Amino acid sequence: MFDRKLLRVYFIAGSQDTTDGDLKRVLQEALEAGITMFQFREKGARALTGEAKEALARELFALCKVSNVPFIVNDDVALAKKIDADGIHLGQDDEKIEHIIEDFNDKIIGLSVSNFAEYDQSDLTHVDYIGVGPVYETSSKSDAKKPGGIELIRKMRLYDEEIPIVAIGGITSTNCEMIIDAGADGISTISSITQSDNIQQVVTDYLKYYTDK
Ligand code: TZP
Ligand code: MG
Repeated sequence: MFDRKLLRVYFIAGSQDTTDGDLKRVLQEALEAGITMFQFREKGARALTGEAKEALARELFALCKVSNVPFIVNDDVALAKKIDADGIHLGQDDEKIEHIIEDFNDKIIGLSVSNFAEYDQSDLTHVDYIGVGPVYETSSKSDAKKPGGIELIRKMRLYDEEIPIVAIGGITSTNCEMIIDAGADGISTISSITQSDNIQQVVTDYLKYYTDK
Protein backbone atom coordinates (compact mmCIF):
# COMPACT_ATOMS: atom_id res chain seq x y z
CA MET A 1 0.00 0.00 0.00
CA PHE A 2 1.45 3.35 -1.07
CA ASP A 3 1.96 5.82 1.78
CA ARG A 4 0.56 9.17 0.56
CA LYS A 5 2.72 11.04 3.07
CA LEU A 6 5.63 10.37 0.72
CA LEU A 7 4.13 13.01 -1.58
CA ARG A 8 4.44 15.85 0.94
CA VAL A 9 7.61 17.40 -0.44
CA TYR A 10 8.35 15.62 -3.70
CA PHE A 11 11.49 17.06 -5.27
CA ILE A 12 11.92 16.60 -9.03
CA ALA A 13 15.10 17.46 -10.93
CA GLY A 14 17.67 16.66 -13.56
CA SER A 15 21.11 18.16 -13.97
CA GLN A 16 19.64 20.63 -16.48
CA ASP A 17 17.58 22.24 -13.71
CA THR A 18 20.54 23.25 -11.55
CA THR A 19 22.38 26.54 -11.76
CA ASP A 20 25.85 24.97 -11.63
CA GLY A 21 25.22 21.44 -12.95
CA ASP A 22 25.84 19.93 -9.51
CA LEU A 23 22.64 17.98 -8.86
CA LYS A 24 24.37 15.79 -6.30
CA ARG A 25 24.95 18.76 -4.02
CA VAL A 26 21.41 20.06 -4.52
CA LEU A 27 19.87 16.66 -3.81
CA GLN A 28 22.06 16.11 -0.75
CA GLU A 29 20.94 19.45 0.69
CA ALA A 30 17.31 18.67 -0.11
CA LEU A 31 17.56 15.25 1.55
CA GLU A 32 19.13 16.74 4.66
CA ALA A 33 16.31 19.28 4.76
CA GLY A 34 13.67 16.53 4.72
CA ILE A 35 12.24 15.98 1.23
CA THR A 36 9.96 12.96 1.21
CA MET A 37 10.48 11.63 -2.34
CA PHE A 38 12.77 12.33 -5.32
CA GLN A 39 12.21 12.03 -9.06
CA PHE A 40 15.15 11.94 -11.46
CA ARG A 41 13.93 13.87 -14.53
CA GLU A 42 16.91 14.22 -16.86
CA LYS A 43 15.34 15.90 -19.85
CA GLY A 44 15.78 18.43 -22.64
CA ALA A 45 18.62 19.75 -24.76
CA ARG A 46 21.14 20.05 -21.90
CA ALA A 47 20.30 16.69 -20.32
CA LEU A 48 22.76 13.84 -19.94
CA THR A 49 22.13 10.66 -21.91
CA GLY A 50 23.40 7.09 -22.05
CA GLU A 51 26.16 6.07 -19.64
CA ALA A 52 26.53 9.52 -18.11
CA LYS A 53 22.82 9.59 -17.31
CA GLU A 54 22.95 6.12 -15.79
CA ALA A 55 26.03 6.96 -13.72
CA LEU A 56 24.37 10.08 -12.31
CA ALA A 57 21.18 8.13 -11.60
CA ARG A 58 23.12 5.55 -9.61
CA GLU A 59 24.89 8.24 -7.57
CA LEU A 60 21.65 10.06 -6.79
CA PHE A 61 19.88 6.78 -5.95
CA ALA A 62 22.66 5.97 -3.49
CA LEU A 63 22.14 9.34 -1.75
CA CYS A 64 18.40 8.68 -1.51
CA LYS A 65 18.98 5.23 -0.04
CA VAL A 66 21.03 6.66 2.82
CA SER A 67 18.12 8.96 3.69
CA ASN A 68 15.51 6.27 3.08
CA VAL A 69 13.80 8.45 0.46
CA PRO A 70 12.22 6.74 -2.58
CA PHE A 71 14.03 7.31 -5.90
CA ILE A 72 11.64 7.56 -8.86
CA VAL A 73 12.73 7.68 -12.51
CA ASN A 74 10.85 9.88 -14.97
CA ASP A 75 9.92 8.27 -18.32
CA ASP A 76 12.94 6.03 -18.74
CA VAL A 77 11.55 2.54 -18.10
CA ALA A 78 14.76 0.80 -19.17
CA LEU A 79 16.87 2.84 -16.74
CA ALA A 80 14.41 2.32 -13.87
CA LYS A 81 14.57 -1.44 -14.45
CA LYS A 82 18.32 -1.55 -14.86
CA ILE A 83 19.10 0.21 -11.60
CA ASP A 84 16.09 -1.28 -9.77
CA ALA A 85 14.70 2.15 -8.88
CA ASP A 86 11.90 2.47 -6.34
CA GLY A 87 9.46 3.60 -8.98
CA ILE A 88 8.63 5.14 -12.34
CA HIS A 89 6.72 8.29 -13.27
CA LEU A 90 5.00 8.31 -16.65
CA GLY A 91 3.22 10.97 -18.68
CA GLN A 92 0.18 10.54 -20.87
CA ASP A 93 2.38 10.04 -23.96
CA ASP A 94 4.88 7.66 -22.36
CA GLU A 95 4.88 3.88 -22.17
CA LYS A 96 1.49 2.52 -21.12
CA ILE A 97 1.38 1.13 -17.58
CA GLU A 98 -0.24 -2.12 -18.74
CA HIS A 99 2.95 -2.78 -20.76
CA ILE A 100 5.33 -2.30 -17.85
CA ILE A 101 3.33 -3.51 -14.87
CA GLU A 102 4.95 -6.94 -14.85
CA ASP A 103 8.30 -5.34 -14.01
CA PHE A 104 6.91 -2.68 -11.67
CA ASN A 105 4.32 -4.54 -9.66
CA ASP A 106 6.10 -3.97 -6.36
CA LYS A 107 7.26 -0.45 -7.30
CA ILE A 108 5.77 3.03 -7.03
CA ILE A 109 3.95 4.10 -10.21
CA GLY A 110 3.05 7.73 -10.83
CA LEU A 111 1.07 9.18 -13.72
CA SER A 112 0.74 12.79 -14.90
CA VAL A 113 -2.81 14.06 -15.31
CA SER A 114 -3.32 17.64 -16.56
CA ASN A 115 -7.10 17.77 -16.86
CA PHE A 116 -10.28 15.72 -16.56
CA ALA A 117 -10.13 14.36 -20.11
CA GLU A 118 -6.74 12.86 -19.27
CA TYR A 119 -8.07 11.50 -16.00
CA ASP A 120 -11.00 9.86 -17.81
CA GLN A 121 -8.79 8.23 -20.43
CA SER A 122 -6.32 6.84 -17.88
CA ASP A 123 -6.38 3.32 -16.48
CA LEU A 124 -5.53 3.97 -12.84
CA THR A 125 -5.64 0.33 -11.73
CA HIS A 126 -1.93 0.17 -10.92
CA VAL A 127 -1.30 3.87 -10.34
CA ASP A 128 -0.11 4.82 -6.83
CA TYR A 129 -0.43 8.57 -7.25
CA ILE A 130 -1.32 11.14 -9.90
CA GLY A 131 0.74 14.27 -10.55
CA VAL A 132 -1.78 17.01 -11.24
CA GLY A 133 -0.83 20.22 -13.01
CA PRO A 134 0.51 22.53 -13.99
CA VAL A 135 -1.27 24.44 -11.25
CA TYR A 136 0.56 27.66 -12.13
CA GLU A 137 2.81 28.84 -14.96
CA THR A 138 6.15 27.05 -15.00
CA SER A 139 9.42 27.67 -16.77
CA SER A 140 10.76 24.21 -15.93
CA LYS A 141 8.79 22.34 -18.62
CA SER A 142 8.80 23.63 -22.19
CA ASP A 143 5.71 21.72 -23.31
CA ALA A 144 3.63 22.20 -20.15
CA LYS A 145 -0.11 22.33 -20.68
CA LYS A 146 -2.33 25.24 -19.66
CA PRO A 147 -2.23 25.95 -15.90
CA GLY A 148 -5.40 24.86 -14.15
CA GLY A 149 -4.99 26.96 -11.03
CA ILE A 150 -6.03 25.95 -7.56
CA GLU A 151 -9.45 24.93 -8.97
CA LEU A 152 -7.84 22.06 -10.85
CA ILE A 153 -6.70 20.56 -7.55
CA ARG A 154 -9.99 21.24 -5.79
CA LYS A 155 -12.05 19.69 -8.59
CA MET A 156 -9.72 16.73 -9.04
CA ARG A 157 -10.04 15.96 -5.31
CA LEU A 158 -13.83 16.01 -5.62
CA TYR A 159 -13.70 13.95 -8.81
CA ASP A 160 -11.63 11.24 -7.11
CA GLU A 161 -11.81 11.41 -3.35
CA GLU A 162 -9.31 8.64 -2.74
CA ILE A 163 -6.39 8.71 -5.13
CA PRO A 164 -3.16 10.21 -3.79
CA ILE A 165 -2.66 13.58 -5.54
CA VAL A 166 0.58 15.52 -5.82
CA ALA A 167 0.28 19.01 -7.29
CA ILE A 168 2.89 20.36 -9.72
CA GLY A 169 3.79 23.53 -11.57
CA GLY A 170 4.88 26.89 -10.21
CA ILE A 171 4.62 25.84 -6.59
CA THR A 172 6.44 27.82 -3.92
CA SER A 173 6.30 27.88 -0.15
CA THR A 174 3.95 30.87 -0.52
CA ASN A 175 1.20 29.09 -2.49
CA CYS A 176 1.72 25.62 -1.01
CA GLU A 177 -0.77 25.99 1.84
CA MET A 178 -3.67 26.76 -0.52
CA ILE A 179 -2.81 23.74 -2.60
CA ILE A 180 -2.83 21.39 0.38
CA ASP A 181 -6.06 22.96 1.62
CA ALA A 182 -7.56 22.31 -1.83
CA GLY A 183 -7.03 18.60 -1.29
CA ALA A 184 -3.58 17.70 -2.56
CA ASP A 185 -1.63 15.20 -0.48
CA GLY A 186 1.58 16.97 -1.36
CA ILE A 187 3.45 19.26 -3.67
CA SER A 188 6.13 18.56 -6.23
CA THR A 189 8.62 21.16 -7.23
CA ILE A 190 11.65 21.71 -9.41
CA SER A 191 12.74 25.35 -9.43
CA SER A 192 11.75 26.37 -5.90
CA ILE A 193 14.50 24.00 -4.74
CA THR A 194 17.01 23.96 -7.61
CA GLN A 195 17.07 27.78 -7.86
CA SER A 196 17.18 28.40 -4.13
CA ASP A 197 20.21 29.55 -2.20
CA ASN A 198 18.62 28.27 1.01
CA ILE A 199 17.23 24.80 0.31
CA GLN A 200 16.99 23.99 4.02
CA GLN A 201 14.64 26.94 4.53
CA VAL A 202 12.45 26.18 1.49
CA VAL A 203 11.92 22.54 2.48
CA THR A 204 11.29 23.47 6.12
CA ASP A 205 8.68 26.00 4.96
CA TYR A 206 6.89 23.32 2.91
CA LEU A 207 6.95 20.75 5.69
CA LYS A 208 5.34 23.08 8.21
CA TYR A 209 2.00 23.04 6.33
CA TYR A 210 1.45 19.39 7.21
CA THR A 211 -0.03 19.34 10.63
CA ASP A 212 -0.48 15.64 11.45
CA LYS A 213 3.24 14.77 11.51
N1 TZP B 1 5.00 18.92 -15.14
C1 TZP B 1 4.06 19.86 -15.08
S1 TZP B 1 4.70 21.35 -14.61
C2 TZP B 1 6.27 20.70 -14.47
C3 TZP B 1 6.24 19.36 -14.80
C4 TZP B 1 7.39 18.45 -14.80
C5 TZP B 1 7.44 21.50 -14.06
C6 TZP B 1 7.38 21.99 -12.65
O1 TZP B 1 8.50 22.76 -12.35
P1 TZP B 1 8.44 24.00 -11.34
O2 TZP B 1 9.79 24.65 -11.46
O3 TZP B 1 8.23 23.43 -9.98
O4 TZP B 1 7.33 24.90 -11.81
MG1 MG C 1 7.07 11.81 -19.44
